[in-house]
Amino acid sequence: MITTRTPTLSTAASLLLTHRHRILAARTLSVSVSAAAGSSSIPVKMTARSALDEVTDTGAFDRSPSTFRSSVSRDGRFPAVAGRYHLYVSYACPWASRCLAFLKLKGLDHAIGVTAVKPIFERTKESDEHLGWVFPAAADEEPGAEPDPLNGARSVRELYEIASSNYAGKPTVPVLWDKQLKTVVNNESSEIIRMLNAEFNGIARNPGLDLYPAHLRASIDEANELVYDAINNGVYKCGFAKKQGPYDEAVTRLYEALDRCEEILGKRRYICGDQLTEADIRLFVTLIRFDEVNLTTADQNTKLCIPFELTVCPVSINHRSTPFTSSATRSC
Ligand SMILES: N[C@@H](CCC(=O)N[C@@H](CS)C(=O)NCC(=O)O)C(=O)O
Repeated sequence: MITTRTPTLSTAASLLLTHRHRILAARTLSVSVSAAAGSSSIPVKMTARSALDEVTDTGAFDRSPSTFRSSVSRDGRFPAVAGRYHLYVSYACPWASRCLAFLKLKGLDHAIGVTAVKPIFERTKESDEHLGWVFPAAADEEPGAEPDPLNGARSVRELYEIASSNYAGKPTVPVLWDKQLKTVVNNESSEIIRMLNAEFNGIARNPGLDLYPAHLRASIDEANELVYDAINNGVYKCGFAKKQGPYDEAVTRLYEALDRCEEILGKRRYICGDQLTEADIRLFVTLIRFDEVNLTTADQNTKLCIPFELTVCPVSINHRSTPFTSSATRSC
């Protein structure tokens, strides 16, 4: 079994990297990137097979867009019916955890199944070196993770290959899977949460809960823009930066945005006013991981999230009881 102890950087953990660690990480990334590029004269950014490939020649992390963008709706090709869809997640992944939070809050867990992968990347196939999310072979192999109950896939990569035989992009989680058509409906969390919020109300236990209400949309969109770029994706920009400049820039923007959130939440309970919205959940799932790392290595960091208003979201996503791997071995 091969794990990714050396080559992968955690997201929040990367904020804690010492200079020595950063040089080591930069070397590791440059090996994987230049090996994939074949030559240093070829632009580094190419079709990414993993987040480790998503680094430009300036050394900055540059996320590729998600590829499966269909929608579940109350009618249409993917109707919102109970039992048809399945969510594949990693508990280590904040994007997947947004979807889990929506699933629970909307009361849809009876209608949409969930399977979690193992929390650390492994080789996805014997025939090549690709590292990614894999399922355990047995239910007792890894707490919280389960074998794929629908397709018997060994990896998330295999799911994407079932959906599209020539898929050459990143096999990411979350995946909203259609059991009937055996395909990925959507692999973009910002869109999956909107579907869970609005499209399944006919079968949701909490149909009245609207986390993207019309009267707050402008404010939610504005908050999302700040939080996505500087915090949600910002921790990845820190974690996967290959050069000191982009890393420093990302860290500065991250802490400025955290300060801004603290300022807002110092005055009111929720990011967009007096009610819980999508914006709170999108922030929360990143912050909760941030502290998991910072608290254990507090001596390396000047600021913790603890003073931030972490009670914004009453949902219990249960991350702390799931296997959360140490900073050195985190994947994604
Ligand atoms: N834009 C996507 C991003 C999902 C994403 O990047 N997921 C990471 C886990 S945190 C992943 O699966 N990475 C696989 C890889 O890098 O190979 C979303 O929001 O759903």
